[in-house]
Amino acid sequence: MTQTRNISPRSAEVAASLFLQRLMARGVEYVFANAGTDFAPIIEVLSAADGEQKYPTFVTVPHENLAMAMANGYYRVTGKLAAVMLHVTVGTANAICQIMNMARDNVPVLLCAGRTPATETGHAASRDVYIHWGQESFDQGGMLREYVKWDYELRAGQPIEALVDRALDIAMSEPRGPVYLALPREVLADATVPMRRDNVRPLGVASSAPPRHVVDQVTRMMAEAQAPLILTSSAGRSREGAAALSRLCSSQAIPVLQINATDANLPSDHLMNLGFAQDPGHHLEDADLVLVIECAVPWLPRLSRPRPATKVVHIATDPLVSRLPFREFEADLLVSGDVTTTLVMLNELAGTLEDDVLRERQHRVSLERAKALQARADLVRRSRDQSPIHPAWLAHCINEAKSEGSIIINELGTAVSRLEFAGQDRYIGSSPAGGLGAGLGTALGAKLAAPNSDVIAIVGDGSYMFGNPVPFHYVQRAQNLPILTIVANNHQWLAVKQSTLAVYPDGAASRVNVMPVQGLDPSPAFERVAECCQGWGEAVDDPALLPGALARALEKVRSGIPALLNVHTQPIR
Ligand SMILES: Cc1ncc(C[n+]2csc(CCOP(=O)(O)OP(=O)(O)O)c2C)c(N)n1
Ligand SMILES: [Mg+2]
Repeated sequence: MTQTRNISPRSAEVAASLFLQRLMARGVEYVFANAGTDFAPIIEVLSAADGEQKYPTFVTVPHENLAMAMANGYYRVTGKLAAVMLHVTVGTANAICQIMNMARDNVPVLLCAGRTPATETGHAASRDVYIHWGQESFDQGGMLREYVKWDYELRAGQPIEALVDRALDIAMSEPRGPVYLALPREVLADATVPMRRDNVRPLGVASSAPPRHVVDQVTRMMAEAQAPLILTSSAGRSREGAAALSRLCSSQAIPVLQINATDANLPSDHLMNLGFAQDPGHHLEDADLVLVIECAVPWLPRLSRPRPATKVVHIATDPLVSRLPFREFEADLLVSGDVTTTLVMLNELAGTLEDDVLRERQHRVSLERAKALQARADLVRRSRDQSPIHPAWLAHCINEAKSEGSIIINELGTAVSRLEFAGQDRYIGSSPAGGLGAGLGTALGAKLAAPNSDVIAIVGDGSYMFGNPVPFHYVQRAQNLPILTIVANNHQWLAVKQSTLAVYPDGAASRVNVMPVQGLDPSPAFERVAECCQGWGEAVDDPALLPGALARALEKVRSGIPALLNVHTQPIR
């Protein structure tokens, strides 16, 4: 007879319980979970809690990719980290694409996964099904180690609360990012040692400010420049950062171009806002000082470069973007420190511009802005009657329909340069890692974080299918998170076609009717996917009917019913 150790009946003392209590104590409110046999101790302690609010809320998410994306959206709206808990090796594997996205976008998450039981006998939690052999690996964290800031496996005899602290603090330290903790089933089920001191301190490490003399150097460069330019992807991620950026560019009359923006860094009507682009083009060539602020890829060197005499300053928590293996951008000065703090210091230390200089620069930017607005308005006018629907008309109708304070998630749904953002709006673009399938889950996490805001997910038809659509519609209903989903359905992976044409403009692929490996016809009736999950769906191919459909869909969402518009669009950007 095998001796089996009993699991303590006082579940409060087992590692699983202390683990969850510590998450709660450190401010982790949600665990997005996809369970398996490794969850037995977790499910046991959750059941024993009997409604007592000592653990975070568990949300059942029927695909790991979606669970991770929810943590992304939740963080992007609240600034608070969420935990994700998945099933051993296999669940972890399904989460890796989003781990890559979050790592490259500096989004923290605590990803936990069970570890298949290590023992064959001797413990109530020992192996009891055959997968427990097949699911063991030599190095479970190895599969994602390149993309996490820290990974570890709980050992017997360790204070799990101290491990939780370590994981959360590292994830929330700048630059923020994912961490991974593997939790073996036997150890989770056992009583554990408490941590030595259970004080609750703020998460992370107090972030650093750049040295004063370096900030002075930047202000001197600003004072000497005739044509300064700011390039940023995410300087305005926090409200404070956005406010400090707005103040700096206004007082110094420095135009801001948002390059590969993951955030809306300035309101659209801000007088210094030159809008969004993937490459700064002539703006870069016209500048004599470029402030690159939280922007890993400020220009595409094949397309444009600063002039040799132009000074380039990179300002970021990690201005070298040291996790990127190769990167060779011109730089005269690298300024490392918390970006909001740096912007606030620049505001305090920068001198005042002379009135005529200020007005001259403001005038120059206003001409650029007027040109861009005119071009956009012309395109909307030309495209308003086109069927299939022109992407510019779709963006225009979304701008008209959305209310102030909306949260817009965009995954190849529309060119962000055509969207309008008010000061209270939020924008969540795709990660620089470009792993598709984040949009739908990000919208769920955002809605959970801001239940009173309209959350609008605009996704390509490919991106919709990457995003675990049935689990997405299920979670909307199960958790009461109604979202307006707009599928910009061009019946293909247009990006794949465009990149083939960019490499082989006159090649064989340019002459075929339908390029291989990029078409998505016959296009599914996505509106019916929403319907089969008790949502409301409508297909739109008449441009004149689009405004009405958007208004109906928003009305549904505001009444609690998830809505999807399947908008048939032209295969152009
Ligand atoms: C996980 C993942 N797989 C594949 C790709 C390659 N990829 C980049 S864009 C794209 C097409 C996306 O299609 P859709 O969302 O319909 O946007 P469209 O290009 O049509 O505008 C693909 C397959 C990727 N970025 N991520
Ligand atoms: Mg498409």
